[in-house]
Amino acid sequence: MHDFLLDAAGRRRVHFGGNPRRGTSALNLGVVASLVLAFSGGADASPTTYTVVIEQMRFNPPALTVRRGDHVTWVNKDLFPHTASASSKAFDSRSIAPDAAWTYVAGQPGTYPYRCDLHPAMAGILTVR
Ligand SMILES: [Cu+2]
Repeated sequence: MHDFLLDAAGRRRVHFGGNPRRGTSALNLGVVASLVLAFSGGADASPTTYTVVIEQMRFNPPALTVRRGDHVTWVNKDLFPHTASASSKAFDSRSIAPDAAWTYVAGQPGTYPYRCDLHPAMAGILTVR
């Protein structure tokens, strides 16, 4: 009984002595494969850049739907500054000077009404899917 247990333990020790290296290598290969898959998947779903033109006191388009990770660029074509400021504070361009632009990378999915802090009548909606 005692000898049997020692033998069993000895065999297990041999197995554990030999396998960890193989196990580690296999794990590393798996991680590398996962990273490669993640990168190729990321290439397929590469971010899209959308432009919202601010002109004549309006956001155009006033409503825009994007995917998480997409870029939204507000371009100010007016002769005075504007902002794109989410009511929820999820994003806030601060002052965008004439002919300047500001880009937001869409984050948490949701519906984000926004306004120009300087001209509260100017309103838009960004939806992130
Ligand atoms: Cu404004």
